[in-house]
Amino acid sequence: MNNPTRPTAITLLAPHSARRTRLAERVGCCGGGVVIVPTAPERMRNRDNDHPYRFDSYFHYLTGFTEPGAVLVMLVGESTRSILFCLPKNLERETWDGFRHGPEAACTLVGVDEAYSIDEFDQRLPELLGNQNALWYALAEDKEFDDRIFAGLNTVRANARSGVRAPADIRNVHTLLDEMRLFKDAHELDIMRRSAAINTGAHRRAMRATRPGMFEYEIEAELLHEFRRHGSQSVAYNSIVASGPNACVLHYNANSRQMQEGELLLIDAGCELDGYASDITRTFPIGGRFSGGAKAVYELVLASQDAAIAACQPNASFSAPHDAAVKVLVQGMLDLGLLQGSLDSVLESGSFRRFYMHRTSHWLGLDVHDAGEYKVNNLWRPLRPGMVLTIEPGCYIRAADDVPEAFWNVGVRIEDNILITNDGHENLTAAVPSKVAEIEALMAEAREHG
Ligand SMILES: [Mn+2]
Repeated sequence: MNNPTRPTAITLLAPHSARRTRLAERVGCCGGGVVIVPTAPERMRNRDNDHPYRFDSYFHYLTGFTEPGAVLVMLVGESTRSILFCLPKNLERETWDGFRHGPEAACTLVGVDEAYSIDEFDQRLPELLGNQNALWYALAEDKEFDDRIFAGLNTVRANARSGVRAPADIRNVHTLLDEMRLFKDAHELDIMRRSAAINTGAHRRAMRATRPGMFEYEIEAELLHEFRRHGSQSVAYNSIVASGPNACVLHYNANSRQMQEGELLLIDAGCELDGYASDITRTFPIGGRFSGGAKAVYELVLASQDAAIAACQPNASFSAPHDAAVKVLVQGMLDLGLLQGSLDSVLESGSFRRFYMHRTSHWLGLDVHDAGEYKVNNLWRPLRPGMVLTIEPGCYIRAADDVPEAFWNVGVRIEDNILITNDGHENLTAAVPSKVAEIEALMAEAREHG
């Protein structure tokens, strides 16, 4: 019989199983032990009403399993045993909350060796912890789950006289997973390309839809419409739709202002597809044509982004794109009369931070600010093939007596998602125009054809 809410195909999640194997190798190299990775808890918004559920990124990376109430356990010794705990089948709860796989189907789906109801987790935990060299668990992420782990450890310690040993070490499994997540595999890159493609469509749609007199939230709605109709489950972060002076507020997301002719609109928005974020910023003229101080600042930020993207090369330092962007920005700020002094003196003093106060890049993946260390042994790490980072220089000029009036309230950021490849880089989000003539042509075309 067909259950209408049941997913149509049960597929073995092979890429996730390969990641568990690689994690087991790394844990094995560090002496083995028991790995415990819970998914995220559900969070209440008010009364019976939950926030939209989002699984834990580490758990999802290793399982592909999207239901709440699940825990992955891996026993890594001479061989590895993977165990999934998940919500049990419960037809009454499923009538209210939707389909659950239950342990039997989840075992096949995820490709683990065993699966049990989450209701058995606390009772089985002491046995899983017993006689393991180390517990690989991320402490202090979720206090309630920490308490369950501590209770399990205490039970094992209480049984010491029966010859059972508690783990001597508790080590952070996220440290190993962060390093793995930094290098995207083919399955991840496929999803990230699709996430980026949906997002480029949304930003193009926003450029086409914008007219003076509209409200910022109307453009936000265009973005959300485009995300959702292509299957994106959520935004990857709250959309920033910032017109005029709002563009100088870095995390503005009230999106409530009426947009005026002669102003710029800065949109920083990204969808999440099957867990993976995309993260694009574009800045364009609400009236359809760049002019005056806004055009000069836009051209400057675009030139700095070009320089930063060109610096995205395998073996280059993580800091190379930022350094390249800052150099171009500072020279431009001097040329425009925003700053006084020489390139070297401004770089030395950092006075440019008044107009460019954030860094140029962050890792991108399951999380919009993705996992992975930026420095190794206190040095910026080299870029390597398979890493994905954003390149997002900007310039934000508030109204002030010591700044030429032509630049007041001009805020510009341009952001793309860059994959480092064997011979350079690939811009995953190049399909949204960023050159002045291309943006103006797209907006003019949209106005002609309604
Ligand atoms: Mn970003």
